[in-house]
Amino acid sequence: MPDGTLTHRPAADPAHLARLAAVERRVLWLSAWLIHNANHLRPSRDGLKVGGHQASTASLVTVLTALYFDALRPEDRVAVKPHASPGLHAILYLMGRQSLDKLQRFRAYGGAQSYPSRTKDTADVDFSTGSVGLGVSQALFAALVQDYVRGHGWGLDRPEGRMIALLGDAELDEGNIYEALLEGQKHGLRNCWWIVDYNRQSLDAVSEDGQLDRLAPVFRALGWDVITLKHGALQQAAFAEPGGAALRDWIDTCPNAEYSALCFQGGAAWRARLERDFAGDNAALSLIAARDDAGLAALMTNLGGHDLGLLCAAFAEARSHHRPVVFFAYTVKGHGLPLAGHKDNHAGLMTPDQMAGFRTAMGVPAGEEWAPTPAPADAQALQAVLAQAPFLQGGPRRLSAPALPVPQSLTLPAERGPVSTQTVFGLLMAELAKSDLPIADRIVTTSPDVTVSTNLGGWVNRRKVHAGARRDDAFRLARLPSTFRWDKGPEGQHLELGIAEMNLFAMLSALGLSSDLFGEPLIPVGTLYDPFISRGLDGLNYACYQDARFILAATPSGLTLAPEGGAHQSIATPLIGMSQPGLTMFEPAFGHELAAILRFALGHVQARGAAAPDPATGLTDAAGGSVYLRLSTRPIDQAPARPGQEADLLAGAYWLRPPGPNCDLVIAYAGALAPEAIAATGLLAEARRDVGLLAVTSGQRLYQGWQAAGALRAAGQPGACHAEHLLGGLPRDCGIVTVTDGHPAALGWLGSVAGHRTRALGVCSFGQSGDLPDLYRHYGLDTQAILQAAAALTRGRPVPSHLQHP
Ligand SMILES: Cc1ncc(C[n+]2csc(CCOP(=O)(O)OP(=O)(O)O)c2C)c(N)n1
Ligand SMILES: [Mg+2]
Repeated sequence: MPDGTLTHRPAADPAHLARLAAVERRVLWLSAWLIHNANHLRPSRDGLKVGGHQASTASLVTVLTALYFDALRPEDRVAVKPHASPGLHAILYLMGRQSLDKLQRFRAYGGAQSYPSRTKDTADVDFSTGSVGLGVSQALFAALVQDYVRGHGWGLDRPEGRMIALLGDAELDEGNIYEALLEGQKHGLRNCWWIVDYNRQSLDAVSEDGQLDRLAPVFRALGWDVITLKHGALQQAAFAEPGGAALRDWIDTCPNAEYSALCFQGGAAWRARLERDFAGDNAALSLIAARDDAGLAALMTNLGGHDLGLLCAAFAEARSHHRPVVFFAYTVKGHGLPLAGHKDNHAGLMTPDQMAGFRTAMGVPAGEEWAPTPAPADAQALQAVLAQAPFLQGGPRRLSAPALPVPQSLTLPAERGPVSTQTVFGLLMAELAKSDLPIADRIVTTSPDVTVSTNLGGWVNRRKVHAGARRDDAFRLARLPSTFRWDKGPEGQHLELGIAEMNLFAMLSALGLSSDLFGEPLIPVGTLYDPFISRGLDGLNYACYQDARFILAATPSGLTLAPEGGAHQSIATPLIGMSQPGLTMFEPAFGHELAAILRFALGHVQARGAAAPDPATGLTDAAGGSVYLRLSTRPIDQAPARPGQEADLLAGAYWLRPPGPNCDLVIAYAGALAPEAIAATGLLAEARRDVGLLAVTSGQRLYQGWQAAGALRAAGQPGACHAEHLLGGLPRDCGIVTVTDGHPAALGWLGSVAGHRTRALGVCSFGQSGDLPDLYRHYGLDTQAILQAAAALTRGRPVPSHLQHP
């Protein structure tokens, strides 16, 4: 069945389903209990509500059970709905893959995480989730990456997996989902399942009616099969009884809010309502009358997403092909709990009294709360289910691949005259494209429709655009002149994206998990305009949170987009670079700096060593991470590389002009403002021979090292860092002028390293159109402004009047 409403099908093995049902009950109990324990039993020290989502979890327990104990294969990868994490923890516990201790410390320090975390939970958590919508698109992009890897002939000895997302229906309001859907369609998405927990409740409320009718055509238009799992086996059977058609019609037309309220109220309320609505329809009334209240409630809440047999059959069916499938599994939020269906149940917790009733209903004796199965019969069922579960038949789910060798250095072709870091980036990528280095074959570039304007063209010309099928550039075939060749094929190493920065980050994240997910290393390099980092910021944070590894080249940046105007000039990105965990940021000025930094980045994205800071630098380079390069289109005269400089520039800064013994002023600049800083230093040097000029290549690394070194020393351990090494020897009354094309706070802290007065120059208000001289003057970043700041800092030693601004 390619598409449509799946109706109930008798399971191949009813005994297996009965055993699964016993396991499902235990998953429901344990997931509710571990939340109860965290909120009501574990001592609280701070009076904060701990939380957890009993209703959200219960909504998905049947789906989770069918998936993990029946449908999932070792090669599948899953993003679990954030608020169902207790269900996932309970399942992994039953599988022997999550410890009791961690369950008991759910939401506590070091315990099982509130939302599934691939870095903090067990290795069976394939993707982190939490910020709704992002795990959903992550599964889609992982499917594209799986195809990319296999398209290159790698990993063919492993079976293809399904990349699966379990999502709440309200997650479908997140725009990034539709951006991902569009992109998936363009790339011929395969092997992706989205399973919607269609409980028609969000956090705040019961959802609008008829959402599915509107959403299904969207999915179909974008190439997905839509499978609706609406009615469970009990309902299907009842529909076949006399009066069943009326019942079906009633269920199908009942407004969501009323259905939810009845689910909450239970059997007697169902009876009253249905007797009223079926007045005069004797067949339908008899159908109702044949059931007691409990039986009637069970019938009315027997939706497709709570029917194990239906779910197992649907997943098995979808396994028979590779098309993307969205399952709309109708559910009741809080199914099986006294919270079921209540519109306020999202953050609701069962009271101790309700829990006691629930315990009785579930037949859990005191003292057996944490037991995998309290009853011996259930223990046998669990063992039988575990023995068969395909999920458990493979080796470790978290794969790995050896690091690729990084070249000793990257060659930068000799360029005459001024050049920008963006140009240098393009040249370095083009050199890598020409090389026969093994690492070059594993680089994959991607960009949201700014491949050409971020200078990846040279790389793409040689390494081609990735596509499932070969297609030569029509312009090239027609011999029309063009700088760019966009030949496409499976061997291509560039993934072109539409303009959606969220998709860029989702793609980088999926590419950056390739060795873990598919056992094949990739070095992802993404490009975008620096200001649009903010557009995909949560996606960037998400990628870093799950420790995906990639290089991000953000260009152009800051005021160097001068003629583009205020909407394009980034201000906060240096602070984003500083504050984003998992991301190392550089903002070089000269070509040789970028060559060293890019080479460092190729290693850094692959490093996976100890996370403890190095006592000599405060940096955690052994652990590796992603790298963000803030680049510019401003051509500047090149300063040559000097021997011995590389270690310093990689540590975050080096002296372009070392301070003399009586230095009373240091100018510390970042990136494209090098010419202004150099000019100001030259002028100041006429009067102050000892002035120092510090080239800051990474304020983020200087800051990180400084913070870590201080923390080490505070803990009584040795700790040193590059910033102290650079600034510690300056005379006490020396002043520092920091200069950055971004928010001044990015470098303004440098004065605190060794206690020096500081003036921080930068941009604090929206940009505007202009040329660089106008804008540098307007924002107080030109040579004159640097001189004035210097004068203000070094009272009594004014700047000569001929240098001052009129
Ligand atoms: C980006 C983001 N915004 C807001 C939230 C807060 N939030 C958590 S769950 C949720 C909606 C829950 O509804 P649904 O996705 O349908 O899940 P259910 O609990 O009903 O299964 C919201 C708004 C979040 N986690 N992420
Ligand atoms: Mg919902």
